[in-house]
Amino acid sequence: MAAKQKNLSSFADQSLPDGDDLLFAIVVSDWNSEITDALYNGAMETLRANGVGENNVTTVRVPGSFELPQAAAMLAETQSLNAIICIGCVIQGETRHFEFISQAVAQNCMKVAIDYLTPVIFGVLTTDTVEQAKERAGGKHGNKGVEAAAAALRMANLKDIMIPDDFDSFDPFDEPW
Ligand code: DLZ
Repeated sequence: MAAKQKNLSSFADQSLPDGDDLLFAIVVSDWNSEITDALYNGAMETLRANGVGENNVTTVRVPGSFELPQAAAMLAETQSLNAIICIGCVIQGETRHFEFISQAVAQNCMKVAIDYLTPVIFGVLTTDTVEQAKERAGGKHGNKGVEAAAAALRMANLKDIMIPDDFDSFDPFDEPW
């Protein structure tokens, strides 16, 4: 497999915007919590390392990944957040739960993002085995929580520029992306 030796989080090395004035929510699934806790810690460390204060991140726990977009929608409804990070881990089993849950979560995270014009980041591992998940939650393939936080910082900053409180002042040709 091509990705076997690749650290999938290595792109996070690129410079990220300062998160000083940005507000985030992290929604974490309790299912496969050994993995999701490691992803959450990676995300929090990355936000902190890029200037986001403890009080500027709210954390919500949900039973499983299926509930991630539901909580994201409730949070987005507040219109107070620059980005929402959804963290989960869906592992292939004997049943078709894997397909149902993975597709529902991916599609509805995007739906919430579009409906509420609030970035919703897909920090959800979808793997065949627990070992593959561990490799992507602080193992040899990096930590997808780091990757999710890096994406959240960039998208939160974009939202801050593109949808300012005073929308009349926004000029799409005037801003460095
Ligand atoms: C039911 C279920 C199964 C079989 N597998 C997972 C999984 O691998 N990862 C995960 O996050 N959640 C799983 N769940 C729980 C569902 O996401 C959901 O919480 C329940 O179906 C209740 O709606």
